[in-house]
Amino acid sequence: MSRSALLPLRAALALALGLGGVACAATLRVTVTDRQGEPAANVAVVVLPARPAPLPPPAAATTVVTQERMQFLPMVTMVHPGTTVRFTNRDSFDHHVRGVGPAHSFELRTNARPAPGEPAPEVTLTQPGPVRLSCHLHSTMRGGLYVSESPWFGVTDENGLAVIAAVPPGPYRVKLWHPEQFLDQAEVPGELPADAATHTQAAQLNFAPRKRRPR
Ligand SMILES: [Cu+2]
Repeated sequence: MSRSALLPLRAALALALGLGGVACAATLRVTVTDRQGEPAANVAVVVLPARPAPLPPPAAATTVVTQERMQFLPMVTMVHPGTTVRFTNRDSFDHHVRGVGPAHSFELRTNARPAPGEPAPEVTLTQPGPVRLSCHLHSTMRGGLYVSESPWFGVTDENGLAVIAAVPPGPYRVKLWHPEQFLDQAEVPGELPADAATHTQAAQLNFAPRKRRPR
């Protein structure tokens, strides 16, 4: 191997040794717009690196989806496989939650203002994929759960931004999902430069979600 060919190799080795490999991962900022070009909130964003770095399996966790003022809060919750989702009702009336997805479907009743210590209904999600949430009693209630097939994921905020940390460099695909979509979203290919600390990726939905009532 020539000397010039060795130089980038040495630089990469020094970087990996000196910084313990941390510099080899970067923050990916995914900005999602709807079909009209407006920022799209509550979009599940999954990053699938072509060369995923091995990560320790996440510890079992429980997360809470609240029913409040006839809304699911948060509207979209992303979890690792194996996470338990607890449904807590903060309204003064009952809800009858329905979850529908390719891997998980369930129905559960959440009582109005549960007494202190009264157990809230829970569902453990083991398989990757989306679950649409609705309510039998209130047709306007919509939400979603997304069990991520990748450890790199995030939900977009009001500005359409999802910030995903420690993504390994190289080519990747971004998957999007929104609970109101009728058609799957096209995957967005991108590439994270090896020397980048942050990288921004734009993506667009193939429809415009309804505007949500402010909290
Ligand atoms: Cu309801």
